[in-house]
Amino acid sequence: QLPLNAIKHYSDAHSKPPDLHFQYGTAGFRTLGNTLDSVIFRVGILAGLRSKRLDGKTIGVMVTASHNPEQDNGVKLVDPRGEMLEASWEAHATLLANASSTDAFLEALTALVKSTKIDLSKPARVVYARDTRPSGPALISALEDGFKALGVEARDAGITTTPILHYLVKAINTKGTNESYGEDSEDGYFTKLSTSFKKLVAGKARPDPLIIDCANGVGAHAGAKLIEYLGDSFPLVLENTTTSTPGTLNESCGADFVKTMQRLPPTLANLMKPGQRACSLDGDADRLMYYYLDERGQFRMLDGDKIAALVAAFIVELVKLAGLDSEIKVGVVQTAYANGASTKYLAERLPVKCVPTGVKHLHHAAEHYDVGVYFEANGHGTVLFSKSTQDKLKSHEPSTPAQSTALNHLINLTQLINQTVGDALSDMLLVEVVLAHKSYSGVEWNSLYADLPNRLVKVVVGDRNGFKTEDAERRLVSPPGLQTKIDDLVRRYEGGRSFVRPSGTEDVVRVYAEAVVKSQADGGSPYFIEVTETYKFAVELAFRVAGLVYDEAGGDPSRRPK
Ligand code: G16
Repeated sequence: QLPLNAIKHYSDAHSKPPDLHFQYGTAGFRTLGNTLDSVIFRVGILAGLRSKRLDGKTIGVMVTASHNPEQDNGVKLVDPRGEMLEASWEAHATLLANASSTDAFLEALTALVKSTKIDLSKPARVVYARDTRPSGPALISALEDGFKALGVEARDAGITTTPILHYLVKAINTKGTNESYGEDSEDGYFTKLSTSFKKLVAGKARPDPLIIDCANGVGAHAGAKLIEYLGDSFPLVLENTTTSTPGTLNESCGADFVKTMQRLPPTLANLMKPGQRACSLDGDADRLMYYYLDERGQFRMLDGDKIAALVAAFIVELVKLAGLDSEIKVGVVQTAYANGASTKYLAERLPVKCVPTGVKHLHHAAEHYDVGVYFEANGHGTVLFSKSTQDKLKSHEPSTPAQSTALNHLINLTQLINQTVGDALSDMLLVEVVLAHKSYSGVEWNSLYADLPNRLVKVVVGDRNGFKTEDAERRLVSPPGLQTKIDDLVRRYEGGRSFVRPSGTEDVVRVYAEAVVKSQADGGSPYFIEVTETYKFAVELAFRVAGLVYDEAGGDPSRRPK
C-alpha cells in the first residue's frame, strides 16, 4: 500500500502552481527555480517508486539547471547503471508533475503503481545532490519531503557535479559485484580518474598549466579537489570560481557562453598568452569546451566535435596497435549541431550516426558500437566501451611489447573515462592524455579539419511547442511551410546548412546555420553584421532563418532577431 496519508500531509505543503505546465525535457525538468517546489517534491516520490520498481536499486536525483541562467533550476533522474532515466518514465514524471491538486496527485500515483506493477514492499533507495544555485537548498528540502513521504532510504551526496552523481549511482549499484565501478564516494571518483591519468601520461612531458574556467559553478569545487589528487602530474589553474556571489553562475563564462559566442570569457582575456590552452566547464561540469589563442592572439575554439575527432582517432590507433582492429569496431555518434566538416572528417574514417539532441539519445546509440564515441558540439559527451569489449581487453594476450603497451593504454582509458555520462573533468584529462601521446598543441589538434563557419541563435517565441522536427531534428514538420522557406534561403549560400528546433531546456527555439559564401544572385543583405569576414555568411544565414522563425511565431516586429 502507498502511504497515502503521509504523502497527502507532505503534498499539501508543496502544492502545484495552478497556471504552470511542467515537462520532463532534454535533461529533466528545467525552468525558473522558484516555480519548481512541487515538481521536486513529486520527483522525490517518483525516484523512490522507480527504485522499488527496480528491486531496490539506487536511483540518482540531481538538482541542477546546468548551463541555464542562475535563476533557473531543474532536476534529472539517473537510472541504476548511471545513465539517464528510461524514456518511458519521462511521461510518468510529466504526468505526476502536472497533477493539479494533492488528490489528483494521489490518484496519479496509485495509477502509476498499478500500471507499472510496482511491488511496494521493496525498498526504495536514492542518492541525491545539487549544484551551487541559490535556489538549491529550498528545492533539496522539498525533495527530502518527498523521500520522507514515501519512506525512501536517501543518501545526500551534497553539492557536487552531475557526472560525479552519475558515477556514485553506478558505483553504489555495482558495489561488491565483479562489475564494480569504483568506490562509492567522491574520493573513489577522484582516485579512479587521477590514478589512470597518471599511468597514461607516465614518461610524457609534463604539460603547461591549463586554465580552467569553472563557470562560477560546482566545477570549481570539483576542480579544486582534482588538483589535490593530480599533484605534480598536471598543473591546473582555476578561474571563475566564485560560487557564492549572486548573479555570477554561467554569466559571461562557461562552456555554453564560449560555444554560443565563439569567444573567450572576458575574465580570461588578460590571462592567456598566444599558444596557451584553456577550457571551460558548464554550471554542473558535464560539458567541456577547449580553446587557445593562435600566434596572432586570435581565439580558436576546440569544441565537442573536435574532441570527438581527437579521441576517436586515438582510440582507433590504439586498437590497431593492440592487434584488435578486426575484433573491436569504433563508431561515433553526433547530432545535427555537429559541424559539417567534422562529420565529413569522421565519416571518412569511421561509422558515424546522427541522433536527436540530448545525451540520452547519443548514449543509447553509442551503446551499439564496441567502442562508441559520442560528443555533442556543445562539449557534452563521453566514450562507451561495451561489456564484451572490456572483457576482450582484459583477456587479450598481446604478442609484442608494443601490443602490450597499447592494450594497457586502452584498459587505463576505460578507467579514466566516466562512461556513465559526459564529464567535463574526465574528458579534460582524456584530451590531455591524447595531446601528450600525440605531442600535439592546440594548433595541431585544430588542424585535424577546418570548421565550416557557423552560428547558433536563440529565438524567443510565444510557444516553442509549435515547432516539431523529423530526421534527427534536421527538418521541421511544423509550422507547415516553414521548412520550404528555410530551404529556399539555404540554397542561396554555398556550403549552406541550417535547421531549427525547439530547445528542451530553455524556453527558446534554436537556429543553427553554416555557410561559406553567399551566391552572387542573392544581392545585398538587410543585416549589418559585425563579425570577422569568415563568419559573415553563417551569421547572416542564421539571423535570416531566425527572422523567418520569428515571423512564423507571430513575434513583435520590434523584437525581431537582428
Ligand atoms: C542538456 C542536455 C544536452 C543538450 C543540452 C541542450 O545539457 O544534457 O544533451 O545538448 O541540454 O539541449 P536543448 O538544445 O534541448 O536545450 P545540459 O548541459 O544543460 O544539461
